[in-house]
Amino acid sequence: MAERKEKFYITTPIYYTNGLPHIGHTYTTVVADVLRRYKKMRGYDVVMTTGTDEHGVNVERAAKKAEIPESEFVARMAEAWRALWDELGLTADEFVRTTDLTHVRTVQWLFKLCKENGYVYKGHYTGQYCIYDNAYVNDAKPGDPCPDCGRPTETVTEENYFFKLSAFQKPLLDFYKKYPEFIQPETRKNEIVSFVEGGLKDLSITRTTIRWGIPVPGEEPHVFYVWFDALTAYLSAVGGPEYEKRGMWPADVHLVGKDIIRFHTVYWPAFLMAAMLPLPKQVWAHGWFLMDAAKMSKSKGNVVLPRPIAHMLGMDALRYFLLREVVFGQDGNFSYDALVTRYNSDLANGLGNLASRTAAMLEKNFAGKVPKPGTALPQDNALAKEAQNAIGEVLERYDRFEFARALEAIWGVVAAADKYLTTEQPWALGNSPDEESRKATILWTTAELLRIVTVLAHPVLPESTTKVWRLLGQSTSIGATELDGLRWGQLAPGLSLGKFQALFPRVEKSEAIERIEAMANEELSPRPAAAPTATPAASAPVTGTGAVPAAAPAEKIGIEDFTKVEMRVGQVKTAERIVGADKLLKLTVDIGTEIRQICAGIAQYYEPESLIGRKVVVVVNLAPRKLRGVESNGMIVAASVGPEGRPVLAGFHEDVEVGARLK
Ligand code: ME8
Repeated sequence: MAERKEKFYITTPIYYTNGLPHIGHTYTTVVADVLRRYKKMRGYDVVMTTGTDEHGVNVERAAKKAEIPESEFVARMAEAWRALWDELGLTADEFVRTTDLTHVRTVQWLFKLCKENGYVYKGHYTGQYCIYDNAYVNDAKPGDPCPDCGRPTETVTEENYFFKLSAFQKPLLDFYKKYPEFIQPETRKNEIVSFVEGGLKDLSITRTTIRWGIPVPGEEPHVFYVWFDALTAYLSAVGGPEYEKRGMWPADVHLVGKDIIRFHTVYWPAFLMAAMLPLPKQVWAHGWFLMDAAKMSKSKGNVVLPRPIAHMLGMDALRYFLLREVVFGQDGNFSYDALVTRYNSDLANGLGNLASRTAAMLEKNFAGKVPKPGTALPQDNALAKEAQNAIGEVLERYDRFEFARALEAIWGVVAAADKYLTTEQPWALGNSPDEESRKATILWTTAELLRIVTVLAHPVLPESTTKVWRLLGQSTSIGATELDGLRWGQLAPGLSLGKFQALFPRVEKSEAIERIEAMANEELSPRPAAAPTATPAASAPVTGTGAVPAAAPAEKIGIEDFTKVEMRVGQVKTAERIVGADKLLKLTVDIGTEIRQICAGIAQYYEPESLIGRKVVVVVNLAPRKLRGVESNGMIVAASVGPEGRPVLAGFHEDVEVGARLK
């Protein structure tokens, strides 16, 4: 009987359904996907899970606002998350929803085990409660207002089940000591150890004031409260109470952001200890991607969406950037400028250029076949050695989750190949047998190096490396290549090259950024859908607004929808170009009650000076947004004329008062 492969179980957090994925969620999910591919190539039987966290007051409220039942709200949101991950090629083996029946059963079972073992008791929870929003306000003191509605909170006491977290201080500290790799990176471990050393309070794990949650069996109206429910999803995803059958639990690594490390390294192991279940092997907490030095959030309007980037540059480019730009574990700033710069330098000019040069030279000199190398010279051997050494180094870096350094090592080899070609100049060699043989050696060496680089980069760049793999005439699946068997010298002469497919076409930076931003703006504030046909929830547009995806877009809007858009007459006070943004003008516009700064995409059609004093139509109640880093607070209305969509500003033939509302 074949020996069972060693298993490896990776999880991402299960994400809240009150919004849709931005670049932060994408980051964790990309890392999980990279690890999944990498571990498979190391011969593991891998399972990766992601999913959605669907209970709680926020969902209750959002569903009420959308005037649909909670179950329908979360079903649509979960489908939208799943569809977006699929579109981005981030397909997990299991997608767990906290409303799944297996999950419900698992949470109830875990609770029963904890209770039977004496770690659960009934007590009273007292907190500040907003009776208008039906929710506790965490950390509020008596007299504090509700942060959502501003009305005073009331002190409320309710009966809850408590988990005896205090009993786990010593067991947790012993556990961290015994398994020093459990919390990663090291800095986070120190934080957690001192937190636990400071003492642990028992934890309220049920609520009677929330309706939308998993019921505590026989104890209605008690429902489980956030973390007891959410964390258990990791176990539900691989079999729940029957986890032994699937053989995947315990998780080998929980990937999380640093915001939720405490729940994963204190609560979760304590729940599992109480239930006497196996503990996860590692929790890896990465840093945050920041935008303008702040954590992204929808309310701040600084979220970066993955889809426009994937559309413009390809998903591989986004994956590469996320892993190469920031040391895994630390915070990093996201900027479109840095993204496009890396795309052009490392991908278009680096790997893409090496592949296209190699293909062109093999086509021209060897009729598109891998040549048989002649005698290797010292410089060929030196390059071979560099590539061979890189294999070991890159695997070690991946194993330690040092993704940026793994990529750096791979790109070091790409640079060495560029230098080698520049020095060896195969294109300058003639047709004598010696020169032909030398050419064959140089080009075989380059192609072999490209093969090694391609395999090593595959976990991060799955799409483009698959293209290079085919180009190199390989008939196997690159994802099934065993990294442990990868050696210099395995490229067989005589193989016919596949068709060359462009990998990373160079882009013009400002144009690429403008296009990404335009797509992102469209996604954040989608225009009303014109299509009258009913759209199933699965293919409903995914918006970044957190709005529930529509089940069937309405054909016509009512007057109340129209009146939501506030348009006023404005007068342009100043107008200037924006450096690095060819299409945008920065305007200041008097709208009667105030002067607003507004960016308009009209720079190619209007001279800034010609606009001063002109009366325009302004949408004044749009949420502010940033265009090329410049805040835009409103929108100037223009007709879009002709096939290229030339903007023509809306205006008036009669004199109109600044600030007048359009109805
Ligand atoms: O916390 N940079 O869900 P969530 C990097 N449902 N990563 C980021 C990020 C950013 N700016 N923003 C979000 C929850 N993330 C719970 C989890 S698990 C049992 C329950 C990533 O939708 C990061 O992984 O708020 C972070 O931990 C997670 O998204 C939070 O997702």
